[in-house]
Amino acid sequence: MSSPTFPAVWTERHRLHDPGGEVWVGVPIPGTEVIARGDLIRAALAEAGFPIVDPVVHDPSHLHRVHGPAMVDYLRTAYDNWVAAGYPEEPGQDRVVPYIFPLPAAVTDRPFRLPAAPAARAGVYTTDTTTQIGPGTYAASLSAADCAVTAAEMVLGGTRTVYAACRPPGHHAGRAFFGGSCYLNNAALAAQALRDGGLDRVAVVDLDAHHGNGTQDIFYDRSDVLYASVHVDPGEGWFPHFVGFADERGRGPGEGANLNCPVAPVCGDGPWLEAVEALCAAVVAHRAEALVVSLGVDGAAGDPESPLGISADGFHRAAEALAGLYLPTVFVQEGGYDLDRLGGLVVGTLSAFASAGGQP
Ligand code: SP5
Ligand code: ZN
Repeated sequence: MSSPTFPAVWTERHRLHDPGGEVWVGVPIPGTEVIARGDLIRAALAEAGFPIVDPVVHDPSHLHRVHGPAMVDYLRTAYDNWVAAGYPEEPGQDRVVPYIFPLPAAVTDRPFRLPAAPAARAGVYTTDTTTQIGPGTYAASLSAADCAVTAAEMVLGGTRTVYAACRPPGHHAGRAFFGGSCYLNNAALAAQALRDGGLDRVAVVDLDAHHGNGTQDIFYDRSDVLYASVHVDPGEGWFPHFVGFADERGRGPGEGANLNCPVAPVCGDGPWLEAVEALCAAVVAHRAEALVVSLGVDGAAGDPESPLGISADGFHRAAEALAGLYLPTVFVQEGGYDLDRLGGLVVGTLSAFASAGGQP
């Protein structure tokens, strides 16, 4: 007797994206968002018997539902322009990485002019130096977005739960910015696809260790999509540093449709699961008709990118709490960087959700 499963959308095209490490505090380091992540997740899914399907290829114009066209066009062309400008030979940098940023204090109230130099243009759309662009970054990002939107369309078609094995991740990509190893916001695209498919009220619950500043940005002014997140307190020195505080509650019509539950760095299961319960209560109060879960497992004990120390059992209990919402659900992969445990954490969490039912 095999355990309950549901379909997983995955594509080998994630391998086109090799970030080539990252520049962190000025130092080139190997980075943790590596190609092996996507393959380890697939192996664990297959091992547990999850049916694995290819994404449907969508026209890239769907990206404009959540992203500004200028940023999308930048991502599409940045690498080729970088190579054409000769940076790989001189100074010897084969990835697109910025060196200067148009801080609001330095440029507001002046007419904005897109800088001519590719190394300066790189600072217009990215928040940080860790999110490098290589030859296949845009193609892989498009395919990750296809995975998320395909999963949403399957749920609209009546499949109760679908997992999108997105790589690169997406929740740090906003309307007109990208960063934190993210380029296009897969979860936001899934939520938007559910809205466009006829559902009036959707909720995004974000379990990644970091605040999803991109998803918050995309839905901040909107009342139709709730964004609710538990994450390591940015006020304690953690990425994304500037955003993700509890007093960010949405704006205008979106007031009250944004919930941030920052938790202390060394948190453990107890306070984290209490926050997950608060997110679930917000989903109920929002009267959501469908759920998108930004499933990062970088909160797990031992992960190199967060101090939260959540156990595997903690993730399983979070999955059971989400299953108790009894909503059609799209899981979207975000972070998770402990390569020895990544596959088991992801598939264990999905399996816990499947076993808990997810339907009345
Ligand atoms: C999707 C996601 O989980 N993105 C998180 C990116 C967080 N990056 C923060 C800066 C990287 C610093 N990494 C250096 C680790 C040294 N121990
Ligand atoms: Zn993360």
